[in-house]
Amino acid sequence: EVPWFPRHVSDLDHIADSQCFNDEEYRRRRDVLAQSALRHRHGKALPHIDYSHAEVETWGHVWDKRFWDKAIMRDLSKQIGYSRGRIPQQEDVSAFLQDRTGFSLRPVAGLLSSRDFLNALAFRVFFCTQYIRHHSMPLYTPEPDICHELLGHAPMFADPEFADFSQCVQEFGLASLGASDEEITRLARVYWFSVEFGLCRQQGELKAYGAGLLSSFGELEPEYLPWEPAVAAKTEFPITCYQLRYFVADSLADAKHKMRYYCQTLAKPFHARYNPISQSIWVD
Ligand code: H2B
Ligand code: FE
Repeated sequence: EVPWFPRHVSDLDHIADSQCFNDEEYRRRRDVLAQSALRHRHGKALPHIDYSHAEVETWGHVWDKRFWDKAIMRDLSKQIGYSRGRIPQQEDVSAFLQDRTGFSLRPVAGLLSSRDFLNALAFRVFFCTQYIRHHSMPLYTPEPDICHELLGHAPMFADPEFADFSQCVQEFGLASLGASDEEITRLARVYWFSVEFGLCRQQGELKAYGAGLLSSFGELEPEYLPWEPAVAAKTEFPITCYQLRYFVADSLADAKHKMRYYCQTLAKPFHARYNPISQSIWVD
């Protein structure tokens, strides 16, 4: 069966009316959350959001697809009340992660530029959206949303097995400070093919560790390539549809080593380091 496509220029009206833009209530909700994220300042409490019944229902659909293994999810359930019937508060998740790997979350209204997003990672700060995807497509979103952040990314920053991995994520951030636009593009791709869509082998099986895989496992036959950050750095990727190729690391350790090595190969005239005590960058 051929999917619907526009046959007359006026058919584009149907595209413009796509559910999420046409849903006034949804748009108003997004505006409210965007405003509260915009008002947030470093050091202040993170906005507390009262999620509606319908929003929690959407969360539940994504919850059923979560792929993080039992141990981390059990910790998150026990300690901060992760469950199918409740969307956790960013504040609680942030405090929990801070204890575990020193990463903290901070609210953001929507997509940031790669440079801005990566720069924050240097401080172990992960920008997180608080709105939820539109309920009409619970299992697909081209944008990050609270499900992507809290079910895709947060468990990784909570898992002790991933503790060094979060170190690598910070190194992406440090490498991005003052990097040229070309370097940012390369780093963003390496980030995309690992933190967002990375796969690794574990006991002979393919295991997802990228957060994006939560919301976009496609039905197409993708191509699987060996994890090589320098190749990933030159590989373009689609944002609004399923991925055509994935990079597969031999193990999580292999994924980490190669990412770390890649960050060190960038030709920058200085070296940025983070001092966690003063929470500042120093350069040498
Ligand atoms: N912005 C936001 N708000 N969340 C992200 O996860 C994100 C982003 N990812 N900007 C970035 C881009 C990533 O895809 C790379 C670094 O470009
Ligand atoms: Fe993401």
